[in-house]
Amino acid sequence: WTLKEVTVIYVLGGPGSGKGTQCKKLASRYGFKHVSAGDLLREEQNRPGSEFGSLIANCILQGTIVPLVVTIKLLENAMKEAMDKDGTTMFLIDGFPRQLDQAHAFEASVVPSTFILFFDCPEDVMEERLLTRGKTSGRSDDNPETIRKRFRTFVETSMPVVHEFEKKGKVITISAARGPDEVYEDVQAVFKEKGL
Ligand code: UP5
Ligand code: MG
Repeated sequence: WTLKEVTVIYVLGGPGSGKGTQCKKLASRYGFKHVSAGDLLREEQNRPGSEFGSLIANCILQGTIVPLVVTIKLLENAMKEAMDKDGTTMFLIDGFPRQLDQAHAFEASVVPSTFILFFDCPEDVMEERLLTRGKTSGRSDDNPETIRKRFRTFVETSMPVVHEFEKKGKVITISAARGPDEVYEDVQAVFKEKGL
C-alpha cells in the first residue's frame, strides 16, 4: 500500500457540530476507518514519555491548534497502521485540517482529499451540546471558558480552510442542528450520490 492509493474525506465543523457522532455511524456502515485528529492528540497527550504531552494539553485547554508536524505525524501513523493491519484504503479524517498550513501540508505530503463534509451548526446549539457532554466527558476543554476559545479559533482559523476548499468546489455542507439520525440521512444521501 502507498498513501497515494487511498480515499480521504475530511469531516469538518465547529466544536460540538457532531463530527465524531456522524463519523462513527459512517465508519460502521461503509468500511471507512474513522481517524479523529482530536482523539489522536488526546492519546498522545496521555502516552507516558511523550515529548509533546504538555504542548498538546496546553493547546487543547486554550482551544488553539497544535503545530502541524505533530498532528500530521499522528494521522499518518494511524492511517499506515490501519492499512497494514486491515488493508483499509478509505479514511474519514475527523476534525482536520483546521488551519490553512495543515491543509496545504497534508494535501501535498500525504494525500489530497476527495471531498469535504462540513457540518454547519449555530454556536448556541453547539454550546449546549458541549456543556451537556462536559458533565460526564472528562474533557479538559468542555467548560464554558474553553468552549468560547474553541469557537473563536474555529471562526478565525478553521473556517478559512472550509472557504478555500469551497472555492475548489470540494465542500458538501450539511445542516447539523437537527437530531443525529436526521443529519445522518443527509450524510448517507451524499455518500450514495458519490457512489461510495
Ligand atoms: N451530539 C452530536 N450530534 C448531535 C445531534 N445531531 N443532536 C444532538 N446532540 C448531538 O458531539 C458533541 C456532543 O453533542 C456529544 O455529546 C454528542 O452526543 C452530541 P460530537 O459528535 O462529539 O461532536 P464533534 O464535532 O466531534 O465535537 P468535538 O468536541 O469533538 O469537536 P472539536 O472540534 O472541538 O474537538 P476535537 O477533538 O476535534 O479537537 C479538540 C482540540 O484538539 C482542538 O480544540 C485543538 O486544540 C486540538 N486539535 C488540534 O490542535 N489540531 C487538530 O487537527 C485537531 C484538534
Ligand atoms: Mg470530535
